[in-house]
Amino acid sequence: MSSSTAVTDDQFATPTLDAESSGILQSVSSHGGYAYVRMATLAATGDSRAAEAAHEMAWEQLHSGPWHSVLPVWRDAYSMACLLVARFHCRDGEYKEALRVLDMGLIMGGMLLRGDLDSAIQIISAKSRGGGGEREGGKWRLVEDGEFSKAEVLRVLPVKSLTGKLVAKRSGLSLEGFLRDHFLAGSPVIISDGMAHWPASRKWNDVDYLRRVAGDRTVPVEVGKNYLCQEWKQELITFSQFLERISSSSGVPTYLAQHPLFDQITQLRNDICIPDYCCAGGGELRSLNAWFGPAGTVTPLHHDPHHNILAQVVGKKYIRLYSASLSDELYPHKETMLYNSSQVDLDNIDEKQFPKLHDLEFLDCILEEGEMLYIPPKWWHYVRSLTTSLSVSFWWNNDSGSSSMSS
Ligand SMILES: O=C(O)CCC(=O)C(=O)O
Repeated sequence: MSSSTAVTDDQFATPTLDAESSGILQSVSSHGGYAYVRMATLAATGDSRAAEAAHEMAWEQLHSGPWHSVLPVWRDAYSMACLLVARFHCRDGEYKEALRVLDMGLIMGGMLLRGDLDSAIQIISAKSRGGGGEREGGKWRLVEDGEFSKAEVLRVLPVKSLTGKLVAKRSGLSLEGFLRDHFLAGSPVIISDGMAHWPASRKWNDVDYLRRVAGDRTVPVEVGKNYLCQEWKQELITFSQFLERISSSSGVPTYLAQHPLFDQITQLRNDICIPDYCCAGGGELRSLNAWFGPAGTVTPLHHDPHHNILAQVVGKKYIRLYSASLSDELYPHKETMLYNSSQVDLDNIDEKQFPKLHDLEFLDCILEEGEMLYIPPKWWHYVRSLTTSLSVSFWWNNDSGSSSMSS
């Protein structure tokens, strides 16, 4: 297959695709994907309908069984088809459509063509920008000063909230102090002054800025009370649509939750810094996720295997933590998929069904804008946004690959 690398006014370069396309097609062919190969080859000669057909075929392959059983080559073939389709949209001046399909390539495709997808997005974003404009009446902020009443908040928090032991708060915490008193001791802490230098601390409360850098990008969101409820589902919408949704108070809660947004949107990645604390233990950063939603979004009680720094960039969150040593008393779900989530709904505790919970000790806090919370591996956490809230989580492992050092 020959695909042009020439960059004209309405094109973008795809050097990796150009180098790898015959290898991808051979591999797809060896797994029986002859129709895909035919369509992708036609698409490269200028047939836009063939590009759409190849895109659909690869999409079907991604949905042909459980995600882990999808052959990696089909994920690369999907990215390839996204690039082919985007090229036609771009030629026709349909920049938003081109961005949507390229984002789908980033979200659902393989790693091989990420560089091409990223650079195409950079070029097309620059062309697509300009829409949107400012809202009438001046700056549109995610969270206004004074939007928060503690008395009102106490009424919506789980029983016993903020009446017992609070998470310790430290300022000027050295890496050595963090390692000794928290990382090795398996003890949560709020670091109150670790992120003032992040550009995000100045920029992300400004909705016009967010729309400018990310408005046309497609992101996955969770819709419904939380992931344990039956009516819960996931949707793909543009960042602008998401911002509109969370600014209108009506409707079902929409949460951009646990999404690697910063692998997808370079400008937002450039606004944050990896905290030095994340190199404690000499391990690797495993993932960097965004958590963005309106007041009232809840992440139910669960635990994760990694060390976690949850950085609160905009707004406030209530967080309750139970020690990893209390796992047996926290009624974990029995199904393998949900083993790390508790059956207890902290917002509506059934004391008859879950009698052990009442007397369990916990730590809690209101995590304020500009603060970072260290959550040791396997510590149970429940999180409720008290205002519109945008946080970033950094998960990392120990040197050994295992994350578990806490009690
Ligand atoms: O902020 C949230 O809603 C949940 C965060 C969380 O569960 C995590 O960082 O592991």
